[in-house]
Amino acid sequence: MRKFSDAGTPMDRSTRCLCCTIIVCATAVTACRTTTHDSGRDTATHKREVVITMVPLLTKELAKTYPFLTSDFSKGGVLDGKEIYEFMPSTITVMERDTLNLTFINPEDDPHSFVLEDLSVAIPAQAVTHATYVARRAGIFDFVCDIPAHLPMMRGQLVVLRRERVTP
Ligand SMILES: [Cu+2]
Repeated sequence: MRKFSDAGTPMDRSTRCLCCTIIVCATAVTACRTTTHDSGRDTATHKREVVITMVPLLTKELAKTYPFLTSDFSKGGVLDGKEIYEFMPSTITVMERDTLNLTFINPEDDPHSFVLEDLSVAIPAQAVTHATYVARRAGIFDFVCDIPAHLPMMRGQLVVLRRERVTP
């Protein structure tokens, strides 16, 4: 009759070692996947939907509501040859390498434009206009409507934040 010790046969010990090895490997693979996923998420680029509306603030049509505008818009007045509009929002904050899907909504009857240093979009009256822009480098970039009657008031800033490098 053969006796078995508590430690079992040599085959039992190797089977136990194999099981331990499999458990250790499985744990390591799970950890690697998590790390890879996390660093992928941190370094990924993003698409951002940005909607900008052209908003009239002090235009000639408003002289009926605000009588002081009649003298402001007259020859020699503080708004002679000008009208004041706003980009809403006028500050856009994104991350470096983001792709911006820009939608411009212009509900009123004057055309506008959206001009960055490397992008120029004509924005017709009473229309919705789309454009795409990649924020290639970090920094603060002015954008304007370059229609002379709307300068220098119709402007804003694109703030591009630096994306920190993730160490694996
Ligand atoms: Cu404009």
